[in-house]
Amino acid sequence: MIRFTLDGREVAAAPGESLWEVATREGTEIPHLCHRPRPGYRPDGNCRACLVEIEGERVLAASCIRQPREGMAVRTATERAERARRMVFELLLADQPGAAGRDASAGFGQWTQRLGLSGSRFAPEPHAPAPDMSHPAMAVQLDACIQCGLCERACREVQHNDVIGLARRGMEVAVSFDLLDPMGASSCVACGECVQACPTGALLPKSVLDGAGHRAAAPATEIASVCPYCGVGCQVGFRVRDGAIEEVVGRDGPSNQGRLCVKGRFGFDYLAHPDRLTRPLVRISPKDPADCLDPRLARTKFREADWEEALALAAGGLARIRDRSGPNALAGFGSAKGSNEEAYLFQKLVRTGFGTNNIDHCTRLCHAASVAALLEGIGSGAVTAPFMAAAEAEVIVVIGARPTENHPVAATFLKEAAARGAALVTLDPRGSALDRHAQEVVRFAPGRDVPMLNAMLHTVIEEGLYDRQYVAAHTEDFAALREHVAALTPEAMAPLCGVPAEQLRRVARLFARARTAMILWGMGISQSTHGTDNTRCLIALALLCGQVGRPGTGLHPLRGQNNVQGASDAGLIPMMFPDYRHTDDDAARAHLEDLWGARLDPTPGLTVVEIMQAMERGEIAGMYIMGENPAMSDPDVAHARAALTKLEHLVVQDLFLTETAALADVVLPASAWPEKDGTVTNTNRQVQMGRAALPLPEGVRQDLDIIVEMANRLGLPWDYAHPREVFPEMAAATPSLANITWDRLEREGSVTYPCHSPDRPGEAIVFGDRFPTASGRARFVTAGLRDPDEMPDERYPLVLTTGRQLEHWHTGSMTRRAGMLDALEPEPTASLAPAELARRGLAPGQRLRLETRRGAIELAARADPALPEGLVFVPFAYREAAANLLTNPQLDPFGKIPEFKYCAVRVEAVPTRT
Ligand SMILES: Nc1nc2c(c(=O)[nH]1)N[C@H]1C(S)=C(S)[C@@H](COP(=O)(O)OP(=O)(O)OC[C@H]3O[C@@H](n4cnc5c(=O)[nH]c(N)nc54)[C@H](O)[C@@H]3O)O[C@H]1N2
Ligand SMILES: Nc1nc2c(c(=O)[nH]1)N[C@H]1C(S)=C(S)[C@@H](COP(=O)(O)OP(=O)(O)OC[C@H]3O[C@@H](n4cnc5c(=O)[nH]c(N)nc54)[C@H](O)[C@@H]3O)O[C@H]1N2
Ligand SMILES: [Mo]
Repeated sequence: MIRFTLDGREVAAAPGESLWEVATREGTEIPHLCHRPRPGYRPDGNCRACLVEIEGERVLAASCIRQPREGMAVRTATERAERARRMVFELLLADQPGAAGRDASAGFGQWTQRLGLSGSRFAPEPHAPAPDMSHPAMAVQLDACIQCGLCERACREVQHNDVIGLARRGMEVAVSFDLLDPMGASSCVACGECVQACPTGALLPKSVLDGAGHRAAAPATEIASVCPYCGVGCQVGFRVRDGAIEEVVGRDGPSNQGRLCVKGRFGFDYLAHPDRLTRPLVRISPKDPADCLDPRLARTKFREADWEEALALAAGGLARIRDRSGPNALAGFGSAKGSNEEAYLFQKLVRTGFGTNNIDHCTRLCHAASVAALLEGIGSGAVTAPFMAAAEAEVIVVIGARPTENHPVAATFLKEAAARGAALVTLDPRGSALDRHAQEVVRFAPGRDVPMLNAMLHTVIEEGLYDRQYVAAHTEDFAALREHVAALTPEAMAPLCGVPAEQLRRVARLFARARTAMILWGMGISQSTHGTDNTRCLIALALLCGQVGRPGTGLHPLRGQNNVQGASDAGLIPMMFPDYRHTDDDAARAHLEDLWGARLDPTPGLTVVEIMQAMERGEIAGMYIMGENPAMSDPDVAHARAALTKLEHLVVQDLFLTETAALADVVLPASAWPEKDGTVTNTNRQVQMGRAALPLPEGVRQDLDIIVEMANRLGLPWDYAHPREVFPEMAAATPSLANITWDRLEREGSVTYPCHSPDRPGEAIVFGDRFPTASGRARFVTAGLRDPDEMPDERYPLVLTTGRQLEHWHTGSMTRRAGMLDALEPEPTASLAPAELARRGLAPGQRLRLETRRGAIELAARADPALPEGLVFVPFAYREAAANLLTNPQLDPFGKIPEFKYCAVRVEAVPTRT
């Protein structure tokens, strides 16, 4: 502690604390402009708005960058300091478009008001820069810019995007995007961090502007909730005016610290899109898979119904099938886009109302293989550490994931760690924006993780780099692993995986020698017929090197949907009840039978793709689908659509008439996330509180109410009126939620599970002493070499891989109805390496036909230098060129996940019509 006096009072500062921070903590306000006291923002001391006087010093000091010394005497309110600070504001005000900049609610406007400044004695700068309105979501009006550099720090040092810089020299210095591009033409990824940081309104979201380009009104009431897109679980503030979201800001949540990405900031107008369903629909004409291609046509096959009739038909159809053909003729898909409470009630409805365990959700298409391997290896399917642990890691491995696009806010923390000096290693067949921050970039052949990772395991063992103590104390089956990889040398594996033996050794050594290292992975690992094997190798690598259970270490499968962790925990899984207790675990079943007052079936149910297959065979005749779109997201979707069409009775509960809803018998219009209360659990195991910010559109009902109404009509006497009434029961069924209550979440916003006491934060990092397996030890499981299921051949000579884009969400149901996002990525594209295009005589923009053994689509060619030759990438968000018409439904034998990342494909130019 450093002791000094502040305005005559004795105060103490912690090491590293600035004068401004101490003063603020002590309740003494000092103006500030270029200083943003938020995590990630370095004080810069350039604007001089925070000057204070230090005894014995001639020059006033910028308090935001000045640290106290023992015995120093600091005065914040001397006439000289006050005059100097006032002068700073007055000089800046001279050039402002208005007495408060362009945003009276931002820092500059607030301080000029507090200082009582309404005008300036100085002459304005004669040449005000022209506004730049080129970006669809953000306005750049540099007449209000005070060159505080906050936007540059926001872009470079907080989000690590390196788009904004200060260009030109001297008096001409100006904020610029890339090389003096208009913002809309720059490489900006529209995270909006700069807008959130700007203290004058020089950067503003277009949604808040008045005709003159000022913020039209004071910011609207802000409702604290969580972002409904990805599993990062950013805390957001929805600012709502006149029943609509006007603006979204990042709140200081544990997984985002105020940061957001383009979808979380600008992707919400889908809520009020004209396609939004507001009346229940009942089928009047026969089903036709072709309706999936055209929602307008699909709409003509339905009539509107009132809720009473629609619910009676919806539940009646399911009850009829249950009573006629037995419970296993029914199935349900719950949603990872809703709340924990909804997921919990949905699976309870299927298990006790339908009477079957045929309940699953999109996790089966997602981290199913990761979870299978994690449960088998370490006894738990969730992450062992939050991605924030990267801050303390020496080595960070990212494999088969593109967080800059799919978990953009998590990516900022990985980039931050790399900037701090951590060695980032990216392993992927395709390059990504993260590579620029990496020490090692490993590009390998798609589908060849197992040989690549086995070669690394070999190196670690053969070179004696593994952690003998850790292996002896915490693992079993090491001998089998050692024997298995003995012959799998880097030299032998290099030709298979396409990585030079030397690089394989180098990366293995880097990882093994690190004091702390973590592994993050995604769909490139999981969505494969050897996804479980891929994950087994990653687990083995971490265990061998003792990289689990300490700060800066861990296994982190980056979870995808906003609530896929919670939905899985809550039991939307066919072989497991809530909290991953097997359906054939007698004790678990007895506990739940008691809690639910119902008999439960011990036989595991069918998984997503198995349910589709059972529908095709006519064994499943009725389904209830909430918040999933399998007619777009399943592999080999022509088959999936045919199977859905065969159903005798399909109930779909969604926001839109999706491709799946187009095949329903009854469609129930449901609440969207910003319209509801409920908890969600993110990739870091943080359970967070979401709050309704908007009223329900007229005619729409809460998902939770719809589930309860369906349950009532299937014979269950439920009367839950609010998620708060569901939470305690869910917690009773889910021991992992111990010490987490609705009230606590209301108060604290976020609590990590497991949590050992009601007044302690949860355990961010787990399994330091023992694993939750029977023996308390983790297990090595070996992975044999196998080819991908379908190899390229003469007829289909290239490899097709599918995935995502930053701006779009999965099947596009939400983001293709979000104006800003769709404006940024408006049409389907197939990306190929420029050399691959050239070799085939194809040009970017040209129309291509992609054909696989299952189907064909047409879309525009895009050149992507990050792709290796021989690989074609297609995102699966576009109905008009649905990638899943092409994909291979072959399943991983353990995780039952399909081969979304690899199949053989032919690419040709579409002949231009003459
Ligand atoms: N913008 C956006 N963000 C999203 C989503 C979205 O739809 N849009 N969806 C969310 C969901 S549910 C999920 S699951 C996550 C998914 O997030 P990610 O896991 O990042 O998903 P993908 O982009 O599908 O694939 C990841 C990477 O796998 C690589 N890959 C392909 N084949 C192989 C291989 O054989 N081996 C390895 N190791 N890698 C390979 C691809 O090149 C790609 O870089 O994103 C979440 N976030
Ligand atoms: N080719 C290919 N296919 C893939 C993948 C891939 O990489 N490649 N990835 C797979 C993965 S990882 C995943 S997770 C799946 C995702 O597959 P899905 O979960 O089927 O995809 P989404 O588009 O997210 O579907 C969510 C649906 O919920 C609706 N919805 C949103 N919010 C709410 C709500 O609050 N209530 C209700 N009732 N409905 C709501 C949306 O309108 C949308 O129709 O796709 C899988 N499919
Ligand atoms: Mo996913």
